[in-house]
Amino acid sequence: MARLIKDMLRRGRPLVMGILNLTPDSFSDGGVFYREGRVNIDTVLYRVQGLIDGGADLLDIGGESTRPGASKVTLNEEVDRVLPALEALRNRFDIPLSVDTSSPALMIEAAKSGAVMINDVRALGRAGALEAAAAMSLPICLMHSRGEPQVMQDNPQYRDVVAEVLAFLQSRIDECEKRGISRTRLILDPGFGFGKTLEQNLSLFRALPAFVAEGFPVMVGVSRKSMIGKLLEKPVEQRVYGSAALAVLAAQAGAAIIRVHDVVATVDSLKMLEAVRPM
Ligand code: 7PJ
Repeated sequence: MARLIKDMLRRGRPLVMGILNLTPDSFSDGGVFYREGRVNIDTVLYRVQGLIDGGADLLDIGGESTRPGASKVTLNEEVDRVLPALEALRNRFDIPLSVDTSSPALMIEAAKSGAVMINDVRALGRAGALEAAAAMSLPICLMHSRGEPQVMQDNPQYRDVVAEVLAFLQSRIDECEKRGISRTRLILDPGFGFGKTLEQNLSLFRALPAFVAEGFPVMVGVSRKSMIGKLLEKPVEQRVYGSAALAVLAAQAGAAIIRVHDVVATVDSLKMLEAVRPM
């Protein structure tokens, strides 16, 4: 992963992280891998081949839906969704695999099973998560969110959303350092759509350079999200162009990793930016 990030900086274009949702209920692709209530590994392998052929640099595998209003998942369900797929993918493909989880037990199992990164939408906020992270050496994405998914879109309010999200991430960085988790392992993410209104999301997006200026790699996840849906007044399957446009703008603002559903659209768009960027 450290090498990936170094390559990315040399190449001058962010890494494209393809999303692999192994959940029955995600907002954009929920349930596509399910057969009779279980994750079907063959469909997962087929989908992943497509993400790799499309040019994804790494994949993010998740077993908990965090869309607004999603139902809670038990640890066992989450582990059963993610670990067999992680192992099957590791055996079959070379692409680096990140695991999207807030569960300390799954973080540890994922690290043992060859994941290269942990992506935590709760920024290691669950009991035991800081300890789990300290016990491994993988990079970790700390994402800002406000409130659990069940309630996070119930009228989120901030005095100054940019300052508050930056301060939250700084406090998580401090916690990490206290536990001996090196700063060099940390990636920051403002957490678009996690307890934010459209206006708050737009303020955060405009402020991306301030996040980048903190000196950590910044991850951006806006793919197909409701902020795009609201601006374009389009359903989730018609948000590809809006997502690609924001991917380019995030790259221009200095983002290091763009987390997306539509890999080909994103890679093509970023190549255009790369071609015309000042050297
Ligand atoms: C994000 C994420 C994001 C990071 C999700 C979705 C909702 N992890 N996991 N950043 N979003 N780091 O894919 O739309 O924005 S789940």
